[in-house]
Amino acid sequence: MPDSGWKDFHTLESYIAAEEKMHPQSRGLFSHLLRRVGLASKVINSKVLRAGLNDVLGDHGATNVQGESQMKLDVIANDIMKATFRWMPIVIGMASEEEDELISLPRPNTGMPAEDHYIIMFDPLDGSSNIDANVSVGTIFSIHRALSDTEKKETVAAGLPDFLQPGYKQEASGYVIYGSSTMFVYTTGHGVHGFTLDPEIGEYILSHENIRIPNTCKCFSANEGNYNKWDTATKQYADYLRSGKDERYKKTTSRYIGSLVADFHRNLLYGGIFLYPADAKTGKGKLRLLYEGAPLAMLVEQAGGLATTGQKRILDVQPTELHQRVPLIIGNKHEVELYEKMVREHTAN
Ligand code: AHM
Ligand code: MG
Repeated sequence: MPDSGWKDFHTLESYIAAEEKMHPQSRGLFSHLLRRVGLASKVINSKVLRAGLNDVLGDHGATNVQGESQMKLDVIANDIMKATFRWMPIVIGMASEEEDELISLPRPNTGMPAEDHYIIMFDPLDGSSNIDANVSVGTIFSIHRALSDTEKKETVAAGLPDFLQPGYKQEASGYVIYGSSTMFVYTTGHGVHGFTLDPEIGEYILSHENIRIPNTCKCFSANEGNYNKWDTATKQYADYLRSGKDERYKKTTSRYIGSLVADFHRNLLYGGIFLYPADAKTGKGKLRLLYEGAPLAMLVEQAGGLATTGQKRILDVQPTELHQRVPLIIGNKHEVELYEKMVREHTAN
């Protein structure tokens, strides 16, 4: 037989199913949820691809009754995410960077154990302020098992404690990057796997199995326009990397897109450090713990890296509010540990 050139390949669906087989106790509920994230991202992708055309043509050539073509894409992406999970019986709550309040989804109590219910949190379109300039944007998601006690209640619904769980308890996290190609990258705690969307067949195909962050600091990513607002330890850290004193940073290059998923994705593949530290005056970071920090921290740790606030591992931070902001220093283990060391030394002096 002549060789057609086709090799074995995995789609996102088949890979999730194969991962699930390794856990015989699994009943497939969680895998279904993960596949739905893939579905939502394809719908968002179709909107992102038309981003520049909506103003010219309207949505599908005309403005629809909801006036959707005038809507900002992050609002549309948020609606797509909500519509995707709203009717899944196992999802009892959602929280979004775009929504002030959590969304509780009461379900009849079918006697399913509490751990068969999930909550999902997401940043539907991170970096959306860049979209008019055709810069890559992304969707970030985080999935937790629900805590709610279902005993003797007629309905099951998520409450605030279900959402305020530390990141180390995440069941899964991931992101989708809408870039020169669209990629879905996720972890369930068994490595980080990346899938590239084949636009011709509309399927995510496994392209990056078991991603490990290279142990070289190729990229330094921070908004250096904020330098004067950084605390002394962060300034010293940035100065040290640039100083030429350390052989490890001789080839380090400054790269900052200003779109977290894109900066994170590049650093994950090439090695590097991303910093969005606290503003020295307010003491607060910009990025959100639950929709950005914790999910990316789970991914980076699964890829061999680390994420910190400077004082604490991001995955150990106990959230106290839904939209909590954190300083985020994330990337190679070596660089994150060096940052923490400099913060410690500075605090001791
Ligand atoms: P957003 O969630 O409102 O899109 O803001 C988050 C974005 C990140 O994608 C990015 O890392 C950061 O804001 C960039 O901020 P700055 O413009 O201050 O450098
Ligand atoms: Mg965001």
